[in-house]
Amino acid sequence: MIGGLFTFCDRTADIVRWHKLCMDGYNSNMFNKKRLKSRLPVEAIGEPLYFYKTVPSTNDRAQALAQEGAAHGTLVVADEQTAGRGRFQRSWSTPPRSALALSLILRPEDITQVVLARMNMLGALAVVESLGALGLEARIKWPNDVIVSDGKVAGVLTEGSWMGEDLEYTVLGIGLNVSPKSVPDRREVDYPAACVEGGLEGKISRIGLLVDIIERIGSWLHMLDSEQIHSAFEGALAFRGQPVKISGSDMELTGVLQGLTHNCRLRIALAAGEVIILGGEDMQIRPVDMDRDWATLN
Ligand code: BT5
Repeated sequence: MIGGLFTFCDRTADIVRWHKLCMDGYNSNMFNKKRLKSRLPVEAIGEPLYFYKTVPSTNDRAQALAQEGAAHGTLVVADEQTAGRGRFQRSWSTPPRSALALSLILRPEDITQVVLARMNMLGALAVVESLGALGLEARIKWPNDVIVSDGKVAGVLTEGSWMGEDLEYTVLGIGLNVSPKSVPDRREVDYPAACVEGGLEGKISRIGLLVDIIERIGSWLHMLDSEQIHSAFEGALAFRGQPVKISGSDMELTGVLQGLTHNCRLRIALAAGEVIILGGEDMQIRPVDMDRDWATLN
């Protein structure tokens, strides 16, 4: 009887230990307001925090909050978006328990045209740096995508509201595919899509990644008009030095991507040697040889 009791106790201890291990693994990926709030604010961003299980679009929610006067640094996060938006009203998918969808309300002082033009790339740069810190090489596909060797992992959507000549606020929205479940079907996207975990081993903590991205945005934010951030943008630019095809609503041309101007337009060298500046409208950029250049990113 006593022997039986010991065996029972040993098994119970094993079960408790196993249960704890499972819960630790589960918790490390648990994505909820309490856990996120305990890690914020960073660099004066993330307070107040609005956390939703499901929301149509974090950018729409952030815009509504900004119009009600929400402060600089307000952060809106959702586990799932049902009407996520890309640029020019394209859609952005964010299925539950698999991705990051966040929008920041920013009210920077001394906003200039250069600072505003760089805001969008700031989001992409922060994601590139965070993925790099995890050991995943990523690049900015101009003007607002983040790509890894398998395809697009993130998109950035920056929106602003003007009061006459003055910028009232900007909303910087980022969507990032984390687990394979977040990757849309190839038929649903105009560019191959990928996710962070696809390029790494093991599970990635969405909260850890989100906090790291915000921290990087916060630390670059004060340097938006610096030469340093311009170099960082160019250093992270995909297809730099490569032949690319650029298409817009009424144009298509091929040239070598040289880099960026100070307000984040493209410098393209044409075959005749002339360098032109492009940007400011809905344009797509592709490596000329998608198969050959894809794996190297640069
Ligand atoms: C973007 O637009 O890439 C910007 C996406 C910004 C999304 C964030 S999520 C948080 C915040 N709240 C929002 O409502 N939006 C922001 P664009 O460059 O226009 O690319 C849109 C295109 O990307 C679509 O037409 C699809 O082809 C493709 N796409 C949609 N969902 C995708 C996903 N999860 N992964 C990769 N590609 C996707």
